[in-house]
Amino acid sequence: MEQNHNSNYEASEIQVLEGLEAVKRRPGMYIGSTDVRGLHHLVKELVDNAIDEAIAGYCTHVEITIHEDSSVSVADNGRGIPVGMHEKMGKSALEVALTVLHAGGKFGGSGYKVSGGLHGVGLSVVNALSTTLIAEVRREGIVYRQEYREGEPLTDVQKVGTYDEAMGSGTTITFLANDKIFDTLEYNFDTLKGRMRELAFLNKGVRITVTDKRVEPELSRSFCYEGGIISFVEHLNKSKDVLHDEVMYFEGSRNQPEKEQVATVEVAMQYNSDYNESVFTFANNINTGEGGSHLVGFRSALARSINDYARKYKILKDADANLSGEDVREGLTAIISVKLVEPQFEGQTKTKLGNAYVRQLVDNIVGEGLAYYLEEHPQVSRQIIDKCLTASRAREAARKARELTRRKTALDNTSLPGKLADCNSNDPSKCEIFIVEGDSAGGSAKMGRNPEYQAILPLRGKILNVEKTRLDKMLANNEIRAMITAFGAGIDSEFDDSKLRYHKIVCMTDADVDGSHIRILLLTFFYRHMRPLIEKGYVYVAQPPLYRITRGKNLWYAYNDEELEKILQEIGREPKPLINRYKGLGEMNPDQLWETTMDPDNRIMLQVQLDDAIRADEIFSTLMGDKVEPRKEFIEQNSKLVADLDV
Ligand code: 0RA
Repeated sequence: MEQNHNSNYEASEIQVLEGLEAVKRRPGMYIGSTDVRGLHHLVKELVDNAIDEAIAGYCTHVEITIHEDSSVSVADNGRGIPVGMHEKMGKSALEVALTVLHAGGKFGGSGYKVSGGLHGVGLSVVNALSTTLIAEVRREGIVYRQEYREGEPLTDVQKVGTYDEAMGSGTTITFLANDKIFDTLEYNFDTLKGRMRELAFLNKGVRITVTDKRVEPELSRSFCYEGGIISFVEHLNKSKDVLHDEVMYFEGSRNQPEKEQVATVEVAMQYNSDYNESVFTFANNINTGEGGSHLVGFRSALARSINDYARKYKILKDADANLSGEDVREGLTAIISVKLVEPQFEGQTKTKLGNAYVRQLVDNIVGEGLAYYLEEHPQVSRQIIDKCLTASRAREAARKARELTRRKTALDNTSLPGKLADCNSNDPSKCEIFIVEGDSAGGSAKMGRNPEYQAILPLRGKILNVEKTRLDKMLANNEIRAMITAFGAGIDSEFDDSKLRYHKIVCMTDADVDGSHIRILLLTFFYRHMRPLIEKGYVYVAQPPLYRITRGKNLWYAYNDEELEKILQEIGREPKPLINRYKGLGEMNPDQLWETTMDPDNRIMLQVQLDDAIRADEIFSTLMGDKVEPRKEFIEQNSKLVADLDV
């Protein structure tokens, strides 16, 4: 390998020159997309480098600043990127880091080291996609600087001054993303803030500060958690009733470089009285949403340790079946964070950890740690196992109930819910189902729809808060059952979207407080029990108009107050237009409902997206949980988001 690399040096340099051009030509390959997500990805690349320096033990503070002109600085107090001559390349190491495209980066090959090695992966990608970039390095008492335009250096690295020891060494990269490449340069402070808080949780003791100078007065948030992922679990459980005060914490490592097995493992977990599982996994600070070997190891150790303990102390009798994986995870909040030298990311979205040895490593560390913890805390153990047993009984009851439904389904095909007005088409990709609040709106929708491909399912009154309801009770609820049967794809681990009967599931509720509450309850149910429905983009929210404006024979609809104002300005207020404010969908006649809300040629529908499962978990458990304080606090702090959700 090494030899090959050396002998091909000239060739590889030519590749390199092509490299940055390749990034400009196909940015999506390197940063995913050129929308706002890709824009945020640039910041992430730089912060990851600084965090690497922190993991290596040389950096304690990372500062992200969004400037007024939409440029962004990422500053760290690490050792400073080396500025000395890079022998092979014939230019400074800093310039190499900024202009040499490292093999693939995240969307291609590996190229990610836990610590030590040359970080700076991603620097060149950011440079290639920036109009201007300034690198400033403080090293050995001297301040170095180099400036770039569209990836090309303006000068060599220059000495521009000195700094005193109190200031310390470090690196600051300031870049202005290229607006010819990106759709937008509008960073979202909350998105960055959320990601930085997560990084602070995952890297204990590192202070991460985000400042937004685009607004007056500037916004600034700083995160630093000495507790690391213990604090993360406390944070996730803050609106829940916990079963034990202390978060359990297990850690360990493997160091066998000859087998390429170098990894550290940290696990923090705490049970709460809810019914959902909130287990999140990370590999090298990357959220592994598709799980992988670390999650498999964790689950196996958890089930084994709890069953062993329950048997040893005769809480489970010889005749009893083992508690299932789902039983022992009910109401569990956990963070699993592994850091390893050569992570392999697999799966559809490259967020599944592949390295097989990690499974046994996590299994050992959690198995040993948990067995010890259970022995030391008999009261807590008793409580956890009681909860698991209740979960197990509920699951058994639910299974019987489901089997009954299934048998019915098999015997006759009239088993679709009675209230459902189904569509004629059998092609799921063309079919839509509107979940409508109340019978009167349901009536209008049934008359107004296009029955060829639009189905209507009216729900009566408030639907169940599944956040607070155990599976068996949930399955006894008529509205929930109607949805499960109508959709046809099952729930939970049995959910199978290839059986889904409609590829658009549309929540159509009133534009008032009750309507938005029902919408949140529906989304909570989908999120907790049919998550792929949301992940794969099948769920939509209909947008009925708020106002109807008529003047003579002319007719306008306004979907919010701003639009009303605009229309009134356009048509003038003088001839006195007639303004109706709709109080609910039921007030619309079938034609109006079709025209404004259901007709694919005219309607506005919002697709429900799930970018951040952790954030979604937080939102659902805060809004639907039973603690009032966190909910109040959340609504105060997120008034804009809540306005969007219309709660
Ligand atoms: C390689 C070697 C050394 C520092 C770094 C990389 C480094 C990279 C980045 C990227 C952002 N911030 C950074 N800070 C440090 C140091 C080698 C030495 O001093 O001996």
